[in-house]
Amino acid sequence: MLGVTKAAGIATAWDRYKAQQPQCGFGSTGLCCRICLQGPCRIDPFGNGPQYGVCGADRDTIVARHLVRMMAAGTAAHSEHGRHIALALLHVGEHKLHDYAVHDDEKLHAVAARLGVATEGREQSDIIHELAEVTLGDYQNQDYDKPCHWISSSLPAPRLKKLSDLGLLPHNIDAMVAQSMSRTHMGCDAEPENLILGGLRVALADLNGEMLATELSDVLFGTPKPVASVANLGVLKRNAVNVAVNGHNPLLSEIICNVAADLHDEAVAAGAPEGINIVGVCCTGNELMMRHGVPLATNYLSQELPIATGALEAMIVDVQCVMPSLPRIAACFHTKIITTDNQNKITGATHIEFEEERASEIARQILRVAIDNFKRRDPKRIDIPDEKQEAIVGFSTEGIVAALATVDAADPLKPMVDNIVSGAIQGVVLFAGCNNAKIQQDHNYLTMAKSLAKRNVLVVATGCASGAFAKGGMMTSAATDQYCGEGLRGVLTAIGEAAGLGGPLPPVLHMGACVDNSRAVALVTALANKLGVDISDLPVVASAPEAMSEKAMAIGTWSVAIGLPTHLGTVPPVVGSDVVTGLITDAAKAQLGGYFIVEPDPEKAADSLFDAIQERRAGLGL
Ligand code: BF8
Ligand code: SF4
Repeated sequence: MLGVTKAAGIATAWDRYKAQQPQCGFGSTGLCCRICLQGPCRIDPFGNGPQYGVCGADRDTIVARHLVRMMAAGTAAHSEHGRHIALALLHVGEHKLHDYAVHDDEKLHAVAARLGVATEGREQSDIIHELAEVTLGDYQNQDYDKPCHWISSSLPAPRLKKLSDLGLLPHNIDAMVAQSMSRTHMGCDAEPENLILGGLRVALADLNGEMLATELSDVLFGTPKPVASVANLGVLKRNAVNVAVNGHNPLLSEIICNVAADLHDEAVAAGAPEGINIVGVCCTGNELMMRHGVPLATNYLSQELPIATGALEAMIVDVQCVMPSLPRIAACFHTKIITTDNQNKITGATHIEFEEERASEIARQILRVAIDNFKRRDPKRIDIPDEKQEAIVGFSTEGIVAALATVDAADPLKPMVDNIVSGAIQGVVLFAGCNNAKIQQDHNYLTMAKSLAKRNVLVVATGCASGAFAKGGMMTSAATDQYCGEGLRGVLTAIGEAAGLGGPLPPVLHMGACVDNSRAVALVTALANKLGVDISDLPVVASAPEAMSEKAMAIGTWSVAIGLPTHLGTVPPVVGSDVVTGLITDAAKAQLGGYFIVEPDPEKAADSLFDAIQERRAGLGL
C-alpha cells in the first residue's frame, strides 16, 4: 500500500516521521521543560551549558515532572473511557437507554460479588445501578486512605499490602489525575523520588480505570470466548460497503455492528451485492474481534492505509490513537471520516455526534452516509491487497480458564501451574502497547514472541500487539507447531484438543484491547493466589516493544508497580536524568519487585526477559 500512496504523492506516517528527522535531543532525553512561560528551558545533557531552568529546576525535576504528566494523561484517557461505560451502565439501570442491556448476567453477578454489591433476590436493574454507583465512587471518594474499590478487590493480598504500605493505592481516579497536574505545576514538587511515587499512584489509578472499563464492558456486551476471525487489509471487500471502526470505546462500535445487518438491503440496492462489511482498526477493532469475530483491518501505525485501497466508504472514529491526518488522506480518495465524540473532532472530518439515548438511530444515520458514499468509489483506483490471515482470538481470562477446565474441571488452573512447575511452560509474557514510527511496524513483536515461544514462554497480548500477532500469523494452531518449543507445544496441543478446537491453542493468546491489560492482571492474580505468592514472585514479565502513547507509559508504570519486569522497546524521555532512570529500574526492583528494562534490540530484549523469568523461577525453587 505504501507503493500506492507514494505513486499518488500522499504522505503517510512514515513520510512524516522521515520529515521530522533529526528529532530534538533535548526532547528525546526529557531535558526540555515547557511547564511555564519562562521556558522552554533546556538542560545541557553533557554538563557544559545550563544545568538549571529559569526557576531553578534541575534535570531530575524536569525529567520526573514530564514523565508524571505522561502517566496522568494516559490515566485520564483510559479512565474517561471507563467513566463513559460506567455511566452507560448506570443509565441502563435507570431504564434510560433502550439500545443497551446486560449481555452477561453471570459476569454481572461475579463482579457484583467481588465489589460487595448484593445480588440475592434483587432485580437486575437494581444490581447494575448499585454496581455503577460503587464504580463511579472510584471517581468521587475524598477519603485519601480509602482505596478505589476495583483495585482493592482485585490484586493479591500481599501486593495490596505492599502498595498500601508504600502509600501507592489510589483513592480517586480523577483526584489522582488532578493531583499529578497540580504537583507538577511550576514551583511545586521538585523531588524526583516523590514525583515518581506520585506517578506510580496515578498509574495504579489507570489500572483501576482499565479494570472497570473492561469488566463493565463484558457485563454490557458479553465476555469474549475463543472465536475465529481474520486480519489484515485483505478483509476489505470489493463488493461490499466497507466501513472501518477506529478508536476505543465499544459503546459506539457495538451498535454499529448491531444495526449493519438491518441495512443490508439498502447497501445491496446501492450496488454492493455483499451488503455492509464492518472491519476494525486499533483497539475498537480488538474489542469487536474478541467479542464477535469481526475482522481486523490493521493496527495503529497503518491506520491510514485502508483508505488507500480506494474501497473504504467510511471510517468511523471515537477517541484515542486516531491520526489527525485521516481526513487529509481521505480527501485524496472517496472515504468519509466520521468523528462521533464532541471532545474528539478532527478538521476535515464529518462530525455526527453519538448519543447513547439514540444509539441505533445515529448508528443507522452514520451507516447511511457510508452506503450513500459507495457510488463515489472510483473502480479504477480499487486496490485491495490479497493479504488475509486467519486468527483465533477471544481469550479473556474466563476464556482461558474455560479452556483449561476442559483438562481439569475441578481445578482449572492446576494444569497451568503444573506445567509451569515442570518447566514445560517456562513463564508467561504479556505483550502490550502500540506501534511506533521509530520501529518497523510489528517487527519487535514478532521477533520477540518467536524467540520466547521457542523457549517455551507462553505469550498473551493486548492492544496493537494483538493486531501485530493476528496479522503476523501468530494466532493460529499452525503457529504453535511452527514456533513453540516442545514443552509449550505439548501443553497447547493438549488444551486445544481437550477444548475441542481441533488443534493446539495458538502460541499467542489475544486478550483484547489496550484497556484489557486488566485481563492479564486478573490472570496473573489468579496464578499468584493459587500458588499463595505475590505477583512479583511469578515467572511473568511484560513488554511494550513498540510503545508510543501516554497510555502505554501509564500501563508500563502500573505493570512495574504490581511487580512485573517490564520491557520498553522505545526509549522513554528519561535518559537525561540518571536519578529518574535509576528510580524506575533499580530502585523500583528493590521496592516493588517490578522494574523497567529499556532495550531497543528485540533479540536482546527477549534474552533479558527470559533471564528475568529464570530469576523468578529460581526464586520459587524451580
Ligand atoms: O489503546 S495499543 S497505539 S490503539 S495506545 Fe493506541 Fe497503543 Fe494501539 Fe489502543 Ni493502546
Ligand atoms: Fe523553565 Fe522552570 Fe518554567 Fe520549566 S518550570 S519552563 S524549568 S522556568
